[in-house]
Amino acid sequence: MAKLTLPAQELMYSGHAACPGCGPALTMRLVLKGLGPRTVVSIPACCWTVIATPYPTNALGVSVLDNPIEATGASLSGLRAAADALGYKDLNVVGFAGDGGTADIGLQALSGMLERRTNAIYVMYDNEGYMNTGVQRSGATPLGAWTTTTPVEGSSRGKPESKKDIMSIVLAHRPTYAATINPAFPEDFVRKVEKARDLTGPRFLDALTPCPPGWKYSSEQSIELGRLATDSGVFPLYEVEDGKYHITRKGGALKPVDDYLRAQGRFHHFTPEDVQAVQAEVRRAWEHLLLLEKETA
Ligand SMILES: Cc1ncc(C[n+]2csc(CCOP(=O)(O)OP(=O)(O)O)c2C)c(N)n1
Repeated sequence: MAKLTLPAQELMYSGHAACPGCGPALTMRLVLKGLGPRTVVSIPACCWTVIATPYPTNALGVSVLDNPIEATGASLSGLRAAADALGYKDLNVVGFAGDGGTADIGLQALSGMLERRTNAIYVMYDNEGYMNTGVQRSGATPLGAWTTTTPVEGSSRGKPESKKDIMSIVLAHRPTYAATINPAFPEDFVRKVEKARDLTGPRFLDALTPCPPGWKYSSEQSIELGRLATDSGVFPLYEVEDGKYHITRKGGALKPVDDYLRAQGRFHHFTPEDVQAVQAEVRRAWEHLLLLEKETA
C-alpha cells in the first residue's frame, strides 16, 4: 500500500466544535499542515468561526482574526500591510472563508484584494451553501439541490439556478496561482498548499468540502463523496500558474455522476432527466478544461 507523505505537524487540535465528517475541518487541518506555524488566519462569520474560536478558546495553533463576513479580502490586505510594516516577511497571511462569504457576500472584497495584488492566500471552502445559519442556498449551491430556501415541495424542485463559477471569476484577475483542492486527495492538496506558500502575490485555493447535515448523507462517507466528486468530473483537480492550466488528476474515463448524486439526500428528488442534465453539464465543463490545458501549454 502506498505510504502517505503528509507533514506530521498538527496545527489543528481536538476539542473543536465541527460535526463528524466535516469537510471544512479536514480542509483546515491540511491547509495548516502545508503552511506551518508562521501563519495568521482571517476567518469571516461562517461555520469555522464557531468551530475554531468560541470565546475564549482557539482550536488552532496559529493566530486567528475573526472578520465580518463581507470583508475577508480587505482583512487580508490590512493584515499583510501590518505584517510588512512590522517586518514579518515570512508570515503566511491566509483567509479561510465559506462559499457564501466568498462567492456571494465577500466577492467585492475578494476582487479588491486580487486586483491590489495583495500578497496573501485566500482559501474558499465550498460546502455549497450557507450551512452555519441552517443550510440556505448560496451562489455556489449546485443546480437542483435541496436547501431550506430551495425546497422540494409544490412547484419548487430545488435550486433553479446553476453553480457560480468562482474559479473563472478569480482567474479573470490573473492571480499568481489558483488551484482546486479536495481533502479526499490529501497529497495533491498539500502539494498545492505548499506551492502557494512558496509563491508571492494573490493566491486562491478552491476546496470542495462535503457537509453531512447540509448535503444529507452519513458522516463516514465524506471522503468517498469527495473522491466521487473528482473522479466523476463534478470537481476536477487542476491548478493555474501564470495563466497555464494543469489538470492534476486524470484517471482515464470519468465515472458517471449518478453515484455521486444518489449518495446525497439533497438530490434524492432527481429524475433520470435531471441526472442526465447534470451529466451533460459536467462533460461540457470537463471538455472545456481539457481544451484550456491544451491551449495554454
Ligand atoms: C452581513 C452578514 N450577513 C449575514 C450574516 C449571518 N451569517 C453568519 S454565518 C452565515 C453563513 C455563511 O455561509 P458560508 O460563507 O457559506 O459559510 P458556512 O456557514 O457554510 O461555513 C451567515 C449568512 C452575517 N454574519 N453578516
